[in-house]
Amino acid sequence: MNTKSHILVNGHKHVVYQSNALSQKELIKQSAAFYNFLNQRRSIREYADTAVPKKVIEALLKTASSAPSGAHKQPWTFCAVSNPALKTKIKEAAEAEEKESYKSRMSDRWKKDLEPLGTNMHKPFLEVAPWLIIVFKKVHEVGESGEKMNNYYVNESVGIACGMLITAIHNAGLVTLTHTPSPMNFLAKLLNRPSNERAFLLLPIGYPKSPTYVPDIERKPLDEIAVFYE
Ligand code: IYR
Repeated sequence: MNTKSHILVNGHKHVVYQSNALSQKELIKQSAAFYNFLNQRRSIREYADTAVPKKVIEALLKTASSAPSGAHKQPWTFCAVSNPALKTKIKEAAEAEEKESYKSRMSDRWKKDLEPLGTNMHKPFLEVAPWLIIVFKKVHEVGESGEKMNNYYVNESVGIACGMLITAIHNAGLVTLTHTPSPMNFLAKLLNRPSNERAFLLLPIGYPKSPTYVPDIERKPLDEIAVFYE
């Protein structure tokens, strides 16, 4: 039996929002604690080959798909790859593109900017991490008889979903990296995606190799990233 009470607004069913409101004291404590927790997140390039249960990946992807999206179209597909042969194919194709990028497609300035991060054309994490999530954006939907149906604010929507996925991965005690081999169209081919889907981001998921060292970089202070108008 559905016990949820609802009302009709312009003929459309609405349910009561289950508010999460806290007292001011709790609000200050909780927002600061969450900042401290999320500020520990780092992009990780070295992974342990330790397995991560599929159930965990399913929960992470459901979290990502709870993101807001233009007209609630949820214009995304998350491809979760643990198949070793497919991971190897993705690694080989990504490294082939990266080789070209580092050799001739990226400017000297760009490579100089990346130097402190220690990136290069080799992407062993694409085989070592137990899961690769390849996020596709749906530039439009396809109707029952093959007709195109609009999606809205696709890049914004998929970007927000990816941010929530990264947050959920950190919350699970796992690590990831926003990897964007460029160009990324080999991913649609390897994963047999339909023509309305474009690769958006690749996220390896797993445990970090132990120990893992990350660049000693600082985040901008609040007064450089925010302006208050009170
Ligand atoms: N896609 C390349 C290069 C790269 C570009 C940026 I901007 C980064 O922040 C990191 C890497 C690579 O993955 O190595």
